[in-house]
Amino acid sequence: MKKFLLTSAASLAMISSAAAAPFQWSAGSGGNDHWYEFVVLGSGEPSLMATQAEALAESSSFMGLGGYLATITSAAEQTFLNSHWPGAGSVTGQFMDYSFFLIGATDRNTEGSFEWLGGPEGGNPLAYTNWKPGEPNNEGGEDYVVAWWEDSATGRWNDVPDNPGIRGYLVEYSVTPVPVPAALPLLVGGLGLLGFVARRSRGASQV
Ligand SMILES: [Ca+2]
Ligand SMILES: [Ca+2]
Repeated sequence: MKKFLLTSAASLAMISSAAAAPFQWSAGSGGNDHWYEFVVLGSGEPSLMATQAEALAESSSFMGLGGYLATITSAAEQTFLNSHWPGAGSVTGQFMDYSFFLIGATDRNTEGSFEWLGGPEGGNPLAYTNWKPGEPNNEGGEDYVVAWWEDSATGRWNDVPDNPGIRGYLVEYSVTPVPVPAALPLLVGGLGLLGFVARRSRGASQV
């Protein structure tokens, strides 16, 4: 019990900061070895639009792995994430609070036809879904998706609009290379090649 309380206190401390610590779904426990992060905004931070959270997730990285809004592609992955939901936050009176975390599904390309936004599954239609009953309802034009832990621990999904109101988003990090570091070897390789060509040229001119 004491350990549980300590863990809860640690979780609360993390919630008050910008992000909870990433955690891994290890292959040893039947997972995919990907890392996940429940990113939660501080109470003083303005809410995000879905597309803003998408951009932040896409520009994030962890341990050299590129981030993207989580793609929940199986019941096992959903169950794993449910067990790591950091808990409801203290921000109230918002359109959304820490019960809602934006994930990486959208139907912005074709209304009613949801696909994954990014990561290895980017552009793929959803094979697994966890919709809350009555969702998706596209009420007023809703093309983004949150996993919703408010009413249960099942993280059921709801489509939401691209309006300010996102206070948390779920990032997944996997083998997708981080864009900038991934480009670096190419750049270095290119410079090396140029140097090689230059040396060859100098060598040729000296011959
Ligand atoms: Ca929609
Ligand atoms: Ca909805």
